[in-house]
Order: sequence, then structure tokens, then C-alpha cells
Amino acid sequence: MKIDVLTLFPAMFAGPLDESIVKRARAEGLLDLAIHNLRDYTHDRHRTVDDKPFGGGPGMLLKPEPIFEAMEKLSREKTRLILLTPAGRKFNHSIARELARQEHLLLVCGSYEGFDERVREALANDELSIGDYVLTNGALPAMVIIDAVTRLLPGALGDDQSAHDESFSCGLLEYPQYTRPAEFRGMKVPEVLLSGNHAEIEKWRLEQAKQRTKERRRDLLEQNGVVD
Ligand code: JCQ
Repeated sequence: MKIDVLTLFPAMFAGPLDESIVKRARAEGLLDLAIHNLRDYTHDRHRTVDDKPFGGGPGMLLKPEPIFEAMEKLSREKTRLILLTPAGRKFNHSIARELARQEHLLLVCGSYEGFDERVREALANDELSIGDYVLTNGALPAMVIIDAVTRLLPGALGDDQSAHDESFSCGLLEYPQYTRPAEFRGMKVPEVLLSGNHAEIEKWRLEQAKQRTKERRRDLLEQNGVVD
């Protein structure tokens, strides 16, 4: 998969995408990631990316020209252009799965300045939010999405990792897990996990996962049609 990112803050991307699973996916050629500075698509002496809103009001807006020009240079036959903004639809694991099936993503980072509406109308295939809070810019949301999508690319996870029945893949939060020692500072691992009875262990885990999800995230059960 190819992912291009358009941002005013390319330096923010050094670090999170050079570690762990994303690093390995890049090294193995599963992910071809490129970060582009929006300012490189300007032509004036001051490399202007923003301007005042028509009609007045506070703040500035990202000018459409650099974004259109970048899109024209970067887009391919099957590009999905996604704006990162708190006004987008809320990103989740099923959207991550959907994005992992795409050939090419172009992630355009918004900022406090906001987009000229013509970018939305003419260019955006989608607008995504990573949650109900406002950040200074869309770089962190872009990295969150890249991380969540990359680990779903075929071959990105090791065998033991991909076999793992993680939270959200089955619609439930994870059950409690323990490793050695069997007793630590007086806290004991539940007896059933030491029993060797795999049927009982599976039953216990499912029960714990359901209970935990009901307590912490009833919305997930509702979303999956378990309760309403
Ligand atoms: C994304 N959740 C929060 C901030 C405006 C118009 O675009 C804007 C983009 C941002 C940066 O993204 C977020 C965000 N998901 O704050 C303001």
C-alpha cells in the first residue's frame, strides 16, 4: 500500500513511524510512506499556505491552491483522499480494515486554520476524526490512522500477534491476562488459568470480556447488537 501525507509539520512524523511494526512494514515494502510539506506546493516568495476567511471572522484558512496542486501531483488512478478534521466521521477499527484494502491513501492534515470548503467539495473522498477533541493539527490523527491501518496489511503482524483475538476485532474488550509469577506481592492469578482445562479457560475469558465490555463500554455492545 502507498500512503502519502500532506502536512505543514513534516518533522512531527519522525519517530512514531520509524519504530516497531510500521518500521518493519516499511522495510519489507508492505507500506510505502511519504510525507510531503504543503509549503512545497506554493509558488510565492513567502510560501503562503493560508489566508483570511471571506466574510470576516477570526483565524485563517488553508488556501485551496497548494492542496489542489499537491493532489494533482500525488494522486493516482485509485487514490482515496482523506481529510483529517474533528468534523469528520469517527475513525474506528472497521474503517481501519476498509482503508487497509485500498491501494493508495492521500492523508491531508487540517489545522486550526481549517480547509477552504472547495477542498472538501472537489477533492475529499472522506473526512475522518480520531475523536471528539481538538488538536493543533492533523499530524497526530494521520499517524494514528497510519498505525492502525499498517498493522492490518497482510504480512505486517507476526504469526503469534495476528492469531491474537484483540479488542475490537471481536467487538469485545480484552479479557484479563496474567503471566508469571503465579503469585506476585500477594496477588494471585485466577485458579482457572492454572487448571489446564482449556474449555473452562475459554468460558472464563469470554465471560470476563463480556462483563468488562458491559461495565466500561456498553456502547460497544449496543453497536454490535448485543443489547439495546
Ligand atoms: C482530528 N480529532 C481531532 C484541528 C481543524 C479543519 O481541520 C482541522 C483539523 C484539526 C486537526 O485535527 C484534529 C482532530 N480528529 O484536531 C482543527
